[in-house]
Amino acid sequence: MSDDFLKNIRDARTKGDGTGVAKLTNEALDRGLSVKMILEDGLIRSMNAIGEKFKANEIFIPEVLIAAKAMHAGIAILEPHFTACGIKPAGRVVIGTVKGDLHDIGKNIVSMMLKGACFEVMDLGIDVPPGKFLEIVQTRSPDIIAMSSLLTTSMGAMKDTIKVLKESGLRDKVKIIIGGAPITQSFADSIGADSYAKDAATAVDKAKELLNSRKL
Ligand code: B1M
Repeated sequence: MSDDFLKNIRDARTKGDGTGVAKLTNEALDRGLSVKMILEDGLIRSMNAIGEKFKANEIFIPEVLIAAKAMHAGIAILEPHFTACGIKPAGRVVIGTVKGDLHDIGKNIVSMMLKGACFEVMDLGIDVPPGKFLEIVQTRSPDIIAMSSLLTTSMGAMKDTIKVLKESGLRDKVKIIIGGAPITQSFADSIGADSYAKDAATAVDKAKELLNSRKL
């Protein structure tokens, strides 16, 4: 029953019907479906199928963009349901999709879940150059830098960001967590990141672990 309903959300998302996605997401909440279920089985599930069609040239960038926009409409409805925090943040995180990369859906979900876990999150958006991360470390002293990459061609920008932090003597002032579809633990190790997370929920767990390790 709930799966039929969530399929309606997926269908509206695939068609790019943002208004429909928002309406159905609200309706799913009213029906008592969990936020996690709506996010994972309604909005995220079958996004890979869109990727496969895109790869096979069965659909093109405009259709993928429209589906992505519709997905954001659903995420915006869910976001307030993740956040119920007191005054003191769990920690301060600066997040961004790295230079050369415009994908932001996964990054936005990670950001939303971190906020839900009471982190203060500063979102630098997409296509963030290493120098911008450096500037924020210099001016805002975050506890954690969180970098997202969806393209094999943008993974190198994560390495470049860590390099500029090292060169400016600030690498040890901040913890670094990375993620995104092409990222692996061995890649994270190879570039000297502190942590890797395969999905948004794991990113929250890893961020908490990193903060605890700082307090030791
Ligand atoms: Co692009 N794209 N895309 N795309 N796109 C992929 C990534 C691709 C796999 C599609 C394919 O060929 N099958 C492929 C990459 C191949 C590769 O490098 N290995 C690809 C390509 C090639 C491209 C272009 C180069 C296409 C072109 O122009 N010829 C181009 C690049 C533009 C650029 O960035 N410079 C491009 C453009 C686009 C759109 C703009 C049209 C659109 C993005 C819109 C947007 O984001 N606002 C788009 C989309 C939507 C996709 C797919 C279909 C879906 C991505 C997505 O949102 N997934 C994607 C195919 C796919 O993923 N199967 C594809 C849903 C999202 C929830 O998952 O982002 O993986 P994801 O996030 C997860 C985890 O990865 C993790 O948690 C999230 C939630 O659990 N995670 C983190 C993410 N960041 C994290 C950070 C963390 C921890 C966990 O810590 C900090």
